[in-house]
Amino acid sequence: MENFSLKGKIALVTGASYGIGFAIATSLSEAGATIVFNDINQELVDKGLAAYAERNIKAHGYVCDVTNEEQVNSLIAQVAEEVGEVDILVNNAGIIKRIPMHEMSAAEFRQVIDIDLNGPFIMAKAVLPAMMRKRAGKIINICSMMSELGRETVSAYAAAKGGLKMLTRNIASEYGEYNIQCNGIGPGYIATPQTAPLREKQADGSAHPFDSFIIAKTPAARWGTPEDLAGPAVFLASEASNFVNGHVLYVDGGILAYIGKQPK
Ligand code: NAP
Ligand code: GCO
Repeated sequence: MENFSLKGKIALVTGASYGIGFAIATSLSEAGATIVFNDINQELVDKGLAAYAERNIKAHGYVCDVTNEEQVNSLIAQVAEEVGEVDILVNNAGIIKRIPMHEMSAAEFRQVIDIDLNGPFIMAKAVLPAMMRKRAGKIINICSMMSELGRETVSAYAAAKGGLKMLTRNIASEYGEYNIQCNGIGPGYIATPQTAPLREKQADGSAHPFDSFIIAKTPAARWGTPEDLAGPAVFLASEASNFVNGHVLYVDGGILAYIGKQPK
């Protein structure tokens, strides 16, 4: 179906040297988009460029901290000059700090909010003017199970991802009349470096308790892979989703629908 095609579109995916961002950018490229990505330092950007080249993807990589408005505005201007105006923005860059709230410093809380919530705001604000002028645009925010659920040690992350869900709905509300769609993808538990500590084998070789917990909480009885997010990302980046706005598409193997496997 033509309206899943991204031919002629320029997609900017933040924090996309590896992990979920890399998988999403790869899928958007396979659908025809030109890929632009940023990461926090040149080493990561170079690593990403090499990884894209291995997939025969000629990506455009830039160093940019999504929390720095001056860097972001320079990035968008440089991309417009060197590649073209951004048609699709995927706010993927993010961090997590797993610290019991009563032990978390305000600085640590602020850092997570800054990257996971302020960053997507700054990035979206920078691409909106061109999208408004062209009366077309796609913004996809990478939310989380923690946009809906809480758990121990992730207070800052849950607050940020809950806020990101509402920022998604607000951008949809404020800019829908410009034919700009803003939606979220809410990945379940995905096997990436971010969740590696939750999957580490125990000293005796047994599974990490959290690993077993997630398997029991997921009807699919497995961790997701970054590639599980590819199809949903292409859908939300394409004209096929032009009447989908303010929605968070959970790609979680069914976690949010399931009370969890009862212990034998
Ligand atoms: P990841 O492996 O930690 O990759 C995140 C990327 O963002 C890294 O390249 C990271 O660079 C970059 N980044 C961090 N801070 C940045 C900043 N200020 N400016 C620019 N780039 C920055 O994470 P992931 O697992 O792929 O997750 C990607 C997104 O999906 C995140 O928003 C995460 O919250 C979300 N998510 C993940 C899961 C999961 O289970 N993995 C599930 C739901 C949602 P560094 O290498 O320097 O940190
Ligand atoms: C955690 C995990 C989760 C996942 C993801 C789930 O510590 O609970 O890191 O937060 O990263 O966000 O959707």
